Amino acid sequence: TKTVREVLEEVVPKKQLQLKQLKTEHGQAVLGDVKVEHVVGGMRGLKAMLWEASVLDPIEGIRFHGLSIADCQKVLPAAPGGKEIIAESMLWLLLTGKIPTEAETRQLSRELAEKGELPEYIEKLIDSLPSTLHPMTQLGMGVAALNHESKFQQAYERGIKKSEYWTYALEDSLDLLAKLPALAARIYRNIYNPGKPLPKINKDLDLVGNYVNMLGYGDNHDLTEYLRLYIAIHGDHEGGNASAHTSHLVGSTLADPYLAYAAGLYALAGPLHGLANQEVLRWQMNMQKELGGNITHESIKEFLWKTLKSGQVVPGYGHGVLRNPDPRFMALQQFCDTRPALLQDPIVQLVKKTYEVAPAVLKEHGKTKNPYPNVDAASGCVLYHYGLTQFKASHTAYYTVIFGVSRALGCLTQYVWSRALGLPIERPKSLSMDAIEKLIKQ
Ligand code: FAM
Repeated sequence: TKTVREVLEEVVPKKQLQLKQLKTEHGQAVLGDVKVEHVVGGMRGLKAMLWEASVLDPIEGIRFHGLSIADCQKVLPAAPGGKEIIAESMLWLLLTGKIPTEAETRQLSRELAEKGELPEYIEKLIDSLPSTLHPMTQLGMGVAALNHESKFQQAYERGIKKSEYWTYALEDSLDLLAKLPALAARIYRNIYNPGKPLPKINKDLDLVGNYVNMLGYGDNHDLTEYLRLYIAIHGDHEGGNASAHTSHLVGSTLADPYLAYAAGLYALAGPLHGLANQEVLRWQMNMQKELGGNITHESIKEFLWKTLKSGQVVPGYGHGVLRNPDPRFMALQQFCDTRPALLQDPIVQLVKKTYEVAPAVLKEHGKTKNPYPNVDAASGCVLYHYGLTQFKASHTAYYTVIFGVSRALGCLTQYVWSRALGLPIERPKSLSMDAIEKLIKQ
């Protein structure tokens, strides 16, 4: 049984060589044109960053080191007594490109559990915040303040060699991932169940098992399994999305992993990114209220047109890259299909029925480049079913925090790789409109 460090020691030199060859042999190869529409259009489709752990195909969806979600479900170890992918086996895959054994997965779970308790000053910091402060603001503050512990930063100040950066980056990343559940659960406890005792971390449980336990739902096996799957498959979605890109940019300044990920979290907090799953739930509930007992495909279609005609987007549909139903949406739907209680839940049923109607309506509407559901179309309704109902008022909206626990897997993996590969500080060239016009005339 190897540790994740030992596996990385083997993989890092190979990837360093691969990058060296790419630079020396193909440094001038062209990957695409830069058009004005890229510069003024949010850089959509512009191939401009290196990201190792996953690549998003518009049709097939996400692949983690070449493995689809269905592949991962077959090969990645689950928790004892569980069936779903867990954060640790996904993290191992993202970091190393290898599939961990059961024993390696358990060992990583134990290491994270042993490092999982929060330092006292973080507990005090979080407890001192008003319960009306947005949970994502609190999460970002806690993550940033944890940089008090940063081994990377301490080593940098001591003056280590560049080739050693990644080893300290890895230690910080594992420390931060280990502490995220206790931090996220403390925020939840303080806002929704003030005064309720928080359980200690169980050294025999996986990361998400402990998270669900600290949230207060440890006796709900189905919710635990759902969150294992949820957190594993939200972990990485290549590098260009706002949270991943932000943490990559901040990390490129050699700010430590805590600061880099805190920055990424604040990008995740925006309504066009990590907040969309709450929007979906709100919209589906409005639909349910308005259509009452008579929910048919025809009445859903009318509701969809009403949303579109009022100038709003259909939440949970469309994507910047995807052009097919999101395989993460499909995986969450499959989870529902195997559980009768979920199949009978009115909101879960409504999400399914909406999916049967919405793509045709969006195609007819003709605006969105992708008329299919993204992951957010399905994720919130299942949380709601299991009792995690805190999504309504903005300051009590918790769902994005769960996303924030998950996305650390991908962002921190890339942080380690960016340092291992010695990637430089990011510094793209910007242009004013006058400068663009001048360039076009030349
Ligand atoms: N309903 C109605 N119109 C839509 C639409 C939708 N679901 N998705 C896109 N459009 C419109 C879009 O507003 C744009 O209209 P204008 O030309 O008037 O500006 C047009 O279709 C072309 O947009 P696009 O190129 O297809 O999409 P973008 O790449 O610009 O934007 C999304 C992608 C995800 C921001 C967009 O599809 C959207 O707003 N969807 C609803 C919100 C949502 O579900 N976000 C979650 C994204 C998720 F994957 C995540 O980050 N967690």
